[in-house]
Amino acid sequence: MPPKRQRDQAAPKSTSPTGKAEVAANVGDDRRAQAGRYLTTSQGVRLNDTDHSLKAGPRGPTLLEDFHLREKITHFDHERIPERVVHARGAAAHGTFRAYGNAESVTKAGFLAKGRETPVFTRFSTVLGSRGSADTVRDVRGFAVKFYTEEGNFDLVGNNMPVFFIQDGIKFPDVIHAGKPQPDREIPQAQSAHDTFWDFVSLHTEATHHVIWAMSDRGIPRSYRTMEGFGVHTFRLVNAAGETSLVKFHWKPVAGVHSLVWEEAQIAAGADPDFHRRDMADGIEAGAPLEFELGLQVLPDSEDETFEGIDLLDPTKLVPEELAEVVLVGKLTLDRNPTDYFAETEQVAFHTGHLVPGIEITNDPLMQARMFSYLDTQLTRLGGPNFAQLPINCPHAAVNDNLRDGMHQTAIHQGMAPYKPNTVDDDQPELATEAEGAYVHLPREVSGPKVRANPVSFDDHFSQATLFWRSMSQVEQAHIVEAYTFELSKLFEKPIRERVLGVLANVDAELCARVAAGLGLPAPEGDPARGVVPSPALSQVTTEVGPVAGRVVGVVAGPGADLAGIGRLRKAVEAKGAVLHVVAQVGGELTKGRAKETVERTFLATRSIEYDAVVVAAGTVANDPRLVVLLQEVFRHCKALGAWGDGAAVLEAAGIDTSAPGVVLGDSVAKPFTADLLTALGRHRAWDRAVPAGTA
Ligand code: HDE
Repeated sequence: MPPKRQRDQAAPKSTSPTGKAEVAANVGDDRRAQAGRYLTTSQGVRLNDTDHSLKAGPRGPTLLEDFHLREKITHFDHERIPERVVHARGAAAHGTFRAYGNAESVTKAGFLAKGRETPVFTRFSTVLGSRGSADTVRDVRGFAVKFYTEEGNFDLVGNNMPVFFIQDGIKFPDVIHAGKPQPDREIPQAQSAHDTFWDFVSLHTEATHHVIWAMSDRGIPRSYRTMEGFGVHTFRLVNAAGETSLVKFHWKPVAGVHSLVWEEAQIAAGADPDFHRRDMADGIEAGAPLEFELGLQVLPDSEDETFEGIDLLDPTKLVPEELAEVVLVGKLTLDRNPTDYFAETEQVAFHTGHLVPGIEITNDPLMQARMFSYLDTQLTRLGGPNFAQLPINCPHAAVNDNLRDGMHQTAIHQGMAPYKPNTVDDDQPELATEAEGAYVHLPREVSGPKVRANPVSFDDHFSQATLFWRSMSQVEQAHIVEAYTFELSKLFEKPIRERVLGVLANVDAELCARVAAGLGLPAPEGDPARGVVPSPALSQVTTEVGPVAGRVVGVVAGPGADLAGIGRLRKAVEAKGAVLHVVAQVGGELTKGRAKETVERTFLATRSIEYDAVVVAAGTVANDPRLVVLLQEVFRHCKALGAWGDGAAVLEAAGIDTSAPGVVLGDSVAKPFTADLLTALGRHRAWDRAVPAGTA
């Protein structure tokens, strides 16, 4: 039987044999794919055979006149379009944004008005890898949201890190050339752990702050639902009275900010390269939508565009939340999976220039270059200038644009005069006034000499990297040291390694010394910024118990396992929006009395990365070495572990210290046991179990 989502899809409506109804279904607004019941050519001509080419006799040559064969092969030849030059690997979901209304004082953007609900499409991505690369590589994640607002589309094309590698867009081709696989052998795929990347970032030290984010846990998120998002640049918001403020956009995940550990990320890249996209799609299908709150840091629109000494036009700088509170202004809920990856996720086209009245950009030189790049790249990626007509890109607001013709024109326009003004079409369409919702750029003074230069304030490349390092918890610092050491140990060129250590010496002496020790190199002296005040908000380690919706619990069960207990645990877990999988030595069904459980994962086909917690059911006797590996990995990765009844013996046989933090034991599946397990799951990790870096 096909999976549920396929069964539920509407079958094409059947039509009368005369084909009349099919003609109607293909005209005007009702145009849709897969109309009608018969297989046809792209011209709508019905086919009686799609398996045999037209030949001069069964053994003869194929005839050029076989229009069906030629159309079928030609279309196939062009099924792949160029992948995105960056952010090629992505996954997306539909949803809704609901505004709380408290942003009305700073922006007139209609979608932020109280109670307004706006349909959205959000695409998450990695940056460096090709379209077929693994989800869990160490990289930045794209977080692009298209709001189909009543005033036209607004795209917030952000990342999961609040800063960027470079300060000026003119360097973007360079940093990407350096990060992409090396040109001679095209390796490594989707990795920054190679010479050219580290060569670039150690020569362009403005990258230092961004690189430490990428080397931190932020570079390997647990899932899309546990990532923060950032607009990165400073935007200028305009309210109804024409007053302006400078603003940083944030997305705060309701599920908390959580990451994988590096070993998990590496295992997942082999065992389940689709780890993040699967997690998102499965979670949505299981009824656990992804939820994020939109936050604004509202800063005064000052003459020098700085705040507390931080240059707001420098995209390598963040504004600590302790200095400017993030005010939550609405909620994004992603609750519907795309049904056609290509038509939706692949063809969606985001652009920083998709702005609505009330939101303007600033002179940040990185943002300025982006304003050119997106439309330009999409012209070739989507094959011409009409991609805004694709359903996924099409605004929900009325479009009347006087743009005509071009490749893939699907609109059938009316009228004679696609120009303004005109007398032939009665001067239609009309121009709107600001009061009627026109986007009117705020008049702003622009002056200065024509130069290729940066403001002097852009010269500070290290102080916020120091801020980030000093704001991390011990375990996060250990991960950062490991990440630098891992990446740098992959380099062939010792001088590059040494130059990176020189950079780290200007961030923090201890960080530099620990990485240098791992590489077996001397730690150089540097001049790190003094008096840096840490920002606790930058650390993602928390003692709070977060929501567990979308999390996965694996229950290890043998033939004699307590199936009634598994049933009770499933109920408790599902009540919180999480999922339970039964894991056993072989597939099939387990039965005990009247209780029955289907085995969803076998030791051969599962790895620890699939679970946020693993529990051993009472009555399970197992001494399979693959189970030992599974349990030890879960323990080593500091995830919740548990057992009830004599299941504890299986943990002990695997060498697990059952008195360690995050290990939950119980006599049976009753309230205290399930409550403790869900608490351990909500804590994400028992970091106290972490082995300090360098001693593993
Ligand atoms: Fe992009 N970026 N970018 N970028 N970017 C693209 O557009 C570019 C930058 C971001 O899911 C491309 O349609 C330049 C910052 C995301 O479809 C391209 C510069 C941030 C996505 C492009 C930047 C981003 C893109 C490739 C420096 C975070 C994926 C395909 C001036 C704030 C969107 C495409 C999706 C995609 C150019 C810098 C985020 C080539 C020139 C900073 C999330 O146009």
